[in-house]
Amino acid sequence: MISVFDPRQSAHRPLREFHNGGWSDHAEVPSRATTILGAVGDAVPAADHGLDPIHAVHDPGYVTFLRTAHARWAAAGREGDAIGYVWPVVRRRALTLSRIDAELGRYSADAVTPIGAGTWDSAYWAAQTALTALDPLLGGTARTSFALCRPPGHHAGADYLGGYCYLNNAAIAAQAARDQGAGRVAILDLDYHHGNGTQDIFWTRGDVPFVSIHADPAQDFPFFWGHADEAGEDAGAGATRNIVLPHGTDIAGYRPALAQAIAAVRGFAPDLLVLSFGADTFAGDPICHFALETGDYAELGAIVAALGLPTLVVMEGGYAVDALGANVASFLNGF
Ligand code: SP5
Ligand code: ZN
Repeated sequence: MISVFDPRQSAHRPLREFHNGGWSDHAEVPSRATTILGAVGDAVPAADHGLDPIHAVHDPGYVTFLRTAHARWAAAGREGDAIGYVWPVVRRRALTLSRIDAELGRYSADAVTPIGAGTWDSAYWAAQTALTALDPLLGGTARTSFALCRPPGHHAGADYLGGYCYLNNAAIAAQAARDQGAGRVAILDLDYHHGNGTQDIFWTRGDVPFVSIHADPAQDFPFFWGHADEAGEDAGAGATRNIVLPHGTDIAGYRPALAQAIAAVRGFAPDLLVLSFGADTFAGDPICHFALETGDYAELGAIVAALGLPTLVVMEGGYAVDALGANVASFLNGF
């Protein structure tokens, strides 16, 4: 399998996140990517596909904000990472904002996703990593490829960051595939958390169906999204499918959910599959509550591979750094 990794993704070094009423060390550390790289072996660097495929998914105002936010934060005399502290919640009118704190609120979904000096560079090259891994699938020279993206992407919406995500790598790749002629592109999201950004981006579209298995959002982040009755609207009615599982789910509980998800993907008859893969379903994950074991990932990989679709695997979460390489390698070897 072709793997793509770009070292510029390591520039993003979030210091800390606000959670349970206080600051804790940030879980989304640069060593996540390098340990996965060590386990998968060879990888090619990303080729620059420019801003156009990013703008095909994300609001240009948001992209400009991401690119400039940390410099503006520093210019305002602040130290460390830029992070919001006031949010417009809902139904406020669209205002022209000038103060960095206001823009941080406007474009953020939470306070666990800080912007540092290297964040834009890493997010940009994560998106380019996904686009580069897509190319051989579109060109017909590979059936499967792995985009070792960091920071992850599936919580980022068209105009907001959140859940450690800034640019939605999977959505950018799926849209690029559509723009280059793929008829229908399904996204299957197997991260522990609901991929709310991806769902939001394709909510009213039938050409990019979204199927996700995740921890019940009644119990876990992102809380406001990913409930079982969310199914899409307008042309996307029925093209979103959410399968929720309780804390403690192990392979015996995950297997039937995956069978349902696979049946849903097959029902959409896609030409290409984008797989948002998170290894935060692992039993030893420090911030999540499922119970998959390293060997189980090979079974998941084999089940997805049996769909027989050209498949782009995009890295999302997974925070048990010591086991992360083995878990990802197990999944990819299952293919
Ligand atoms: C891509 C992805 O897996 N994002 C996950 C975001 C979940 N954030 C939830 C929040 C908090 C828990 N943070 C605990 C930090 C301990 N150092
Ligand atoms: Zn996750």
